[in-house]
Amino acid sequence: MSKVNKAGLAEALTEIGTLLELQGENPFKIRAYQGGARVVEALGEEELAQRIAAGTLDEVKGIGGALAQKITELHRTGRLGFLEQLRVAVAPGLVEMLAVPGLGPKKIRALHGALGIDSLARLQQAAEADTIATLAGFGEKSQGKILAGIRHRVGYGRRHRWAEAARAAEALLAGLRKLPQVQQAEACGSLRRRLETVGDLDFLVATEVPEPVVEWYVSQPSVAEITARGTTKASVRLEGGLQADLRLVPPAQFAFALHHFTGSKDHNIQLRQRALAQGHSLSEWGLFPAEAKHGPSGEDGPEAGARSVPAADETELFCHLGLDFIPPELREGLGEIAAAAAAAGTLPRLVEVADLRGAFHNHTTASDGHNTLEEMVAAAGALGWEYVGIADHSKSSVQACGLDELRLAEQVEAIRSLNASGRFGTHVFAGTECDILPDGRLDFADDVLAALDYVVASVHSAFQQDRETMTRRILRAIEHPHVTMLGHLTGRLLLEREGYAVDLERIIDAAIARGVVIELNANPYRLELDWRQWRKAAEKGLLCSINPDAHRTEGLAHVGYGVGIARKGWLTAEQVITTYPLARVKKWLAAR
Ligand code: DGT
Ligand code: CA
Ligand code: CA
Ligand code: ZN
Repeated sequence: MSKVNKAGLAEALTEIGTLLELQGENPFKIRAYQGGARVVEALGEEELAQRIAAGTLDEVKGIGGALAQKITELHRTGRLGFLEQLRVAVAPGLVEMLAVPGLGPKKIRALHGALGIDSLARLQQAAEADTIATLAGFGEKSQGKILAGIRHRVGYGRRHRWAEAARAAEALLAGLRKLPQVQQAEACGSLRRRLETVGDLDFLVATEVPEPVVEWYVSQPSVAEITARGTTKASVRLEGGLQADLRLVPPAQFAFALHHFTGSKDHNIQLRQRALAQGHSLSEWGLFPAEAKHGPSGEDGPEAGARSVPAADETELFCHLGLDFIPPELREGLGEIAAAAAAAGTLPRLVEVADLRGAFHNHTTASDGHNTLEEMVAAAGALGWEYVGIADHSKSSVQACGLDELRLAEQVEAIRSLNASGRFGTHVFAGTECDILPDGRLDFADDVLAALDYVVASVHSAFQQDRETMTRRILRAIEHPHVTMLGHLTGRLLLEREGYAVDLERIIDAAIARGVVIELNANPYRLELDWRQWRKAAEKGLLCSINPDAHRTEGLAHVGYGVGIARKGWLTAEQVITTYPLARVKKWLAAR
């Protein structure tokens, strides 16, 4: 028995050719290995083994003595010393770069030789700094391709922020719904559950004629690669690396499949247990009497003759199991089924975007925003908001062009006269996003803060403080009489930066005790406090402010992302102060 088969031998020869090319070896030698790989592939598996055994491999055209000897060594021992040495000799970063579409060994050598690029990270830096475009044989266009290629590569195999996944899903979903064969279409999975990051997209379509729908799906311009294709399902890789599954079911099955592919897995398992306890078997195919046999694990579906209880939609499905409709955001297996049992009736009426009447954490051109005060207020009015809070950075946030006392006073003045002018129907609250300094003091003196309507207190420096120091720092800010709310509490950036270490429970308890609000920062990179914290915290009495942290007018609409997270955190409108009408907010601020 050989240790390495024909395909493995050819692959090894190709790899040798590539590594030699990365090393800048003599082209004849490189071609000998590349050609040898093709010759080996063309040989019969049996002939190859016989010739190796008989020592006549070097008689084959295109395989010289050196190649024959290496093939024999690898075939007999499963190892090849020459290849192992080569792998060590060539920088791993150069090999990694081969995965970037459009980059072959020749171009990688050129980049290495001219610019010293020896890793993906340096390649990206150089492309972003525009230095590759100037290199002979590259140009603007290939630089752009390299950059896109790196981003795709990085996108593969990782999760994606909800907002980006939603954007990718939106166009495909709209297209699916327009097809004449499609009766219903939905994006399920973590996207529908509003998880802050999404692994892949899961589209579900109700149709009697799946083939043309599959055909349409795999031929969309945003599809970079078709990874699987059948008659009732397909999987593709979109530009940017996001994987997107499509499943097609007959209309009668849609509600069950929708529920199943929305998940979560934990929720599904718990609901299936409840169905079983009631003498039913629940699956993506339907709800059957428990004794009816049907495929338990996937492919075959229900046994012919087994008939599901009908359900026109998920509400009916839940109703069959004695449950109120459970919003997708709550389906994480964290007690939602018990709460939906009709007798309990304890599912909350979750907050909705339509409940929002304003927001407090927004920036203008006075600090690092891109729109003026007037533009931000007009945009808030266009969203139908009764009020908008302006909270530009404070003086210590130099990089964000933070306001000093004088500029803050001017801004407050401008806000007061804007309100007095009656130009906008939206009331403007004058605030600040005040730095919490490393020792827990605030960036402005008490008399400066007292002149404002409210204060958002945030950490923007010394992130590396240890947990106890950071906790005390924030606790000190909570104790400050002028602090209204805490901004982006842990400073996390989803998929980029972990939040700093901090004792959340102590901070939440202190905030509740002092009547300090904690922001739900709706910026799609932040989305914190995390939804896993909100339910318990709000039950204990913590109030939430859904804030977009907008740096431009379009950013105000980010509150929608925040609402998704608030719903995952079981929050009702009453627990979110930005749903309160203007008069109530004014009264609440005045009472503080
Ligand atoms: P993701 O894509 O990692 O962000 O998370 P999901 O929740 O979208 O997971 P995905 O795409 O693997 O599967 C979609 C849904 O299909 C999942 O939420 C529940 C259902 N599902 C998948 N695998 C299983 C399973 O093994 N058991 C059960 N009960 N449900 C499953
Ligand atoms: Ca998914
Ligand atoms: Ca999936
Ligand atoms: Zn901030």
